[in-house]
Amino acid sequence: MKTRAAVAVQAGRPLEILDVDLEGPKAGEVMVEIKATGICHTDDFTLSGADPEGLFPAILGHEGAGIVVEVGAGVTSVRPGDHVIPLYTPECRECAACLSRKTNLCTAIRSTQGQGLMPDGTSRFSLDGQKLHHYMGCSTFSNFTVLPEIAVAKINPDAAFDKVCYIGCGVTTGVGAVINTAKVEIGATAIVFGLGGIGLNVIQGLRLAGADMIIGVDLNPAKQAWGERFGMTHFVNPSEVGGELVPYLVNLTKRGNDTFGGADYTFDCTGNTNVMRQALEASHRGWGKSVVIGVAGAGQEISTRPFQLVTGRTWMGTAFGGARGRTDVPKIVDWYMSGKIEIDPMITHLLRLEDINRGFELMRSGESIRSVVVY
Ligand code: NAD
Ligand code: 022
Ligand code: ZN
Repeated sequence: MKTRAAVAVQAGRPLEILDVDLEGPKAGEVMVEIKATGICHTDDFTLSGADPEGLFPAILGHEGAGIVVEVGAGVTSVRPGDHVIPLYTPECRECAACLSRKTNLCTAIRSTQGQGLMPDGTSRFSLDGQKLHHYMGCSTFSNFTVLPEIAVAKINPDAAFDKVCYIGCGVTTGVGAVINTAKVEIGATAIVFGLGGIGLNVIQGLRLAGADMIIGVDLNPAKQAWGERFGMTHFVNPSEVGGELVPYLVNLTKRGNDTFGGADYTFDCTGNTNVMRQALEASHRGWGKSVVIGVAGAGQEISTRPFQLVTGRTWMGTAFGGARGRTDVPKIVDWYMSGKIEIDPMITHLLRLEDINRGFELMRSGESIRSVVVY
């Protein structure tokens, strides 16, 4: 069949809206009509050519929501008509990683997904007979896409596609980093570095977890109002701190008779390796946990003095907020539907597929929190 898609023809070039060919789902696969998709930084990282693992031509996009229209042989967990969110971190429930209960990084289809292919090693997308690569196992910048059954989460059919698509990446990453990875407890102190589409979701995750002090750090003064909107209690602009940022934050988090200070939990939501170091060093001696969420550029390294770790800080990282997609994503949709978490105000721009390149511009300029394309 034919489907309309935004095609990444070549690195560094705008996406092209084209009618492409899509084959039906094979065994263990499902075809989904994508109704809405968010635009996220990693799509731009790949499109720019900076991602050494980026493949072209490809159909990007990994933050979608839609309806199952057809299932391949042997598919039992979803059927046509089901509303689903595609998962760039699948959940097979059979691999050693899934069975370990210690990680969400399912390995069932990892190598083919990284090669832009379906698990059988082929692509369902083509254009004039030329293969188009899948992207992060999702390719949501296409009106119709084909996914492995283990890479779709069945969700509440009453949820609005143009809101819950954000749960396909940003919301789950931010909220999940707090709940699943850091396991923040009631009364904790926390610092969030970078108040973009991820950091604001960390903030609302912290509010949900019952944190007492939620400090937001951003160079952009416009982010103060955004942070406060979702539960931030204090804002720090590093360019307005007269002196070193880390000692300032450590002092700000000093409570009671504590002689040291530092936050119980810190989160990097910038992808900047210097900020990752600041986040670790602003966490509390003896028990502080610092979570790396931001994805740094290829080849970047982080550093700190080993003393920072020897004195009891833990440096950790998270992919997709530690969420097991098929199990946790439907729950997060329900949290949204019952008002436990907010999404609507973070969707700052709605676009047609024809205007998707404008969504990339809005993201690069920092003007948007999230742009969503509706089909
Ligand atoms: P964003 O651009 O919307 O937000 C980043 C924010 O950081 C901006 O507000 C910016 O002003 C601020 N900032 C930049 N430099 C700073 C500094 N030195 N100090 C303080 N603030 C600074 O980006 P986003 O959509 O929120 O994504 C953040 C990061 O999270 C990206 O690297 C993205 O790739 C990553 N991410 C990771 C996962 C995962 O699973 N680990 C998932 C999604 C996104
Ligand atoms: C999503 N991300 C950034 C912005 N939006 C993002 C990027 C990469 C990862 C997670 C989120 C990530 C962390 C660890 C891995 N990835 C490796 C997982 C593994 O090896 O099992 C990652 C993922 C998918 C892909 C590449 C890297 C891919 O499909 N190409 C989850
Ligand atoms: Zn993303």
